[in-house]
Amino acid sequence: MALALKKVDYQRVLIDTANKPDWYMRDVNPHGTVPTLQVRAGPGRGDGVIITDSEQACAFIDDKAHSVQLGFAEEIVPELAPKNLDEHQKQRLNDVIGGVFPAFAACVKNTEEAKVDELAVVLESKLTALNDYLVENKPSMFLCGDTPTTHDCNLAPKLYHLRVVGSHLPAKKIRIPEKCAALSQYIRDIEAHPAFQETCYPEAVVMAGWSKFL
Ligand SMILES: N[C@@H](CCC(=O)N[C@@H](CS)C(=O)NCC(=O)O)C(=O)O
Repeated sequence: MALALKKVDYQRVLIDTANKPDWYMRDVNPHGTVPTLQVRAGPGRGDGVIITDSEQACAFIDDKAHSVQLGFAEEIVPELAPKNLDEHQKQRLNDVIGGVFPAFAACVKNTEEAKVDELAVVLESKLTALNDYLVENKPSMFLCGDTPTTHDCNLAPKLYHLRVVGSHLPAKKIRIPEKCAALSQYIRDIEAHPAFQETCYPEAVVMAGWSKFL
């Protein structure tokens, strides 16, 4: 999504995480995690760059977007780092975003019927915290204003996974609570954004990625 927002020319390669290709493990990311940003070596690019953390990759893309040598667009592109956030706001934002994915993943990976409700309650509390943040932030459409920032690039794919897995596996009780209207609206808005639409992968890919835990 950050690449699309910055109008970078990129090639997307989907990795089957249930059956990771040898070339990916050997030459790209020995940890085997996704996503990985790879800037290939070439004239003006030195030895190239590999970044295996999505937040660091977003920051790199934002930072380097004016570097034509790296293959980035020459035209004016938006700044993705949020402006005017003080340390307290940054911490709060990181906390509310950071809470969602581990709680969601715990629900998906859980195989004990007896724990479903307990884990669903934890997830609900994280989603409610995110919803409260969005309510306080109104009338901003996105997390830090009316244009997406690196924080939205970080959060949007996670909420997409949550929405898709929740709709395919109702028994896991993964859902956006009805009372979280601001969060539901946020998901609609971010998923409708052209940069999300351009870089979003199909629901079947999301489900295939989680299949080994099911
Ligand atoms: N901090 C990393 C975490 C990446 C990560 O844990 N990715 C998961 C998928 S969401 C993964 O690749 N897990 C290993 C696997 O599925 O085999 C990031 O945000 O990029």
